[in-house]
Amino acid sequence: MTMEEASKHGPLHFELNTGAKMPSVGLGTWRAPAGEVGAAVIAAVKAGYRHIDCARVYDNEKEVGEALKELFSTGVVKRSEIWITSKLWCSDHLPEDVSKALSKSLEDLQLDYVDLYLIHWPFRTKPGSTGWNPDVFAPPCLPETWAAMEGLYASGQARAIGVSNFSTKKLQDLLTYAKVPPAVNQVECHPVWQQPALHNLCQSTSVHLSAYSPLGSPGTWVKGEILKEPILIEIAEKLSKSPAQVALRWGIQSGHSVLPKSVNESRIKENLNLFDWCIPPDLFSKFSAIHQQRLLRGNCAIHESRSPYKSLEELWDGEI
Ligand code: NDP
Ligand code: 1BO
Repeated sequence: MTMEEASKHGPLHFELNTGAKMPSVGLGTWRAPAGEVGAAVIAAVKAGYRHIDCARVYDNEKEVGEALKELFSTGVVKRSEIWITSKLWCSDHLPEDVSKALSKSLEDLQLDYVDLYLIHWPFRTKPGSTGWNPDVFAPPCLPETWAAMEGLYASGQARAIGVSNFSTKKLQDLLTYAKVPPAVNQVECHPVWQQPALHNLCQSTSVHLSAYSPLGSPGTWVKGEILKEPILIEIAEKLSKSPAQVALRWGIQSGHSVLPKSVNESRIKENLNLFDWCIPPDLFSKFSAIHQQRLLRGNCAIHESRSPYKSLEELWDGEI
């Protein structure tokens, strides 16, 4: 199948408000174990992926960087042909730490720029801390953090900047003070958590919604069982596709890039096999009947007195 034929059922890319084209399927790397993540990146790029979703806190950017170096040096792909996202962890929100954090990611990834750099979560923890617990929460400084992100965009070290885990309200607030509007909001999104309000805001403000945990993180502590959702299974059977492929295709047809994680070569290939078919309108309409449930709730970010967010209602501004 040529790229032109494939894109009939595309899109293969989403155009961001910067004009950049972000490939619509990216390989997720959260909890991709050491010793496996590098091979997964190589298998994915050889299978046709051109987008890898990374983060400093995933503690595997060094191995991703080694894999990228091998892919570049063996001519499998050029730097300009691949999209790399990384994320600013909560402990690096102080403006003076933002550039240092990106430099560390760039050093580990062995790159001189990322295509997209995101504020990972909308709250701050103490510099140098790891994890989330009541002892590490620190007063928020999002406008100052965003201004430092704008500096990275101006420097060219981050060719696009954005946010992650921002509710509709938090994204609206950011848009009131951002000089450079966010290009992307990366959030949980799949058939069991469709995020219609956020989707509509993103569409109307030209912020691209990128879908994390698009398979619901099956087999992890998140315990997402979306691949067992009867409506998804029914549609998959009708289309002779796997439930995972239907969940991913739903995301792309909804206008979202999708970031499935896998370290298994056959599932990596399965998760990219999305472009020579589509979900027809009569089946697409069935997704509206699926019971909705946020899976990654962020409970660890909540504390009655010591977190800026005293409840899940506050963290997600009611979108829970
Ligand atoms: P996913 O929804 O991508 O699910 C990953 C799990 O599904 C893994 O256990 C994987 O196992 C399994 N899997 C992969 N493909 C298939 C398939 N075709 N059929 C059945 N099982 C499959 O979960 P994640 O939570 O990892 O989300 C994806 C990515 O999104 C992350 O890796 C990360 O990059 C990003 N993310 C960002 C967040 C943020 O806060 N910004 C939060 C969460 C995720 P196996 O590896 O064995 O194939
Ligand atoms: C706490 C990290 C979530 C995955 O991005």
